[in-house]
Amino acid sequence: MARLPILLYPDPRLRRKTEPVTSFDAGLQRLIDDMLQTMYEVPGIGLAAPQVNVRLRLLVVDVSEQRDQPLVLINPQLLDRSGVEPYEEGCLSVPGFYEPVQRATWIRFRALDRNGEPFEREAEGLLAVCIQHEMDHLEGKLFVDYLSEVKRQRIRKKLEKLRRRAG
Ligand code: GNR
Ligand code: NI
Repeated sequence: MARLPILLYPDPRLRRKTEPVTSFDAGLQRLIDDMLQTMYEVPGIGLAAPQVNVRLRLLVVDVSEQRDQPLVLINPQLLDRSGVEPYEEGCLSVPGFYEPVQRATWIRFRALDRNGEPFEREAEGLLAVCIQHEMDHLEGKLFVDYLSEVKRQRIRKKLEKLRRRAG
């Protein structure tokens, strides 16, 4: 397994269109394992394929305390949602910034598992927030898109400055 580099906002590759997964081969299994390892090592509670420069509709999450309940969602679809509440969000592609975002408090979704088997599930609380955040990544959308233009610019400027310093 390998830890993958994570693209940082405002990298335009985070905005690209993603394609459905059609092949559940060894390459996909390795990518999933690498994404899980990356999420656990960083650490984060979720990771979407575009963040590691892969244009596929694939994401991993684990919001458990023990970090032992990995969820793999492939070609996910939102079936239903209800309730709206702000939640203080961060993103591994926008390191160091946390801002409230309005999200559904309950969702029902369908996805394929890592073997290509379809499943349906409900989620609430942090898991629901995280899955909505990761599904946004598949559309090239980031949590900063929900903020005011002023806040977004401020974050972008700071991250560009950091990157220039890091070389
Ligand atoms: O690690 C993460 N924490 C987090 C906290 C609140 C709301 C969403 C998230 S997702 C984020 C990992 C990430 O950037 N996934 O794309
Ligand atoms: Ni993110």
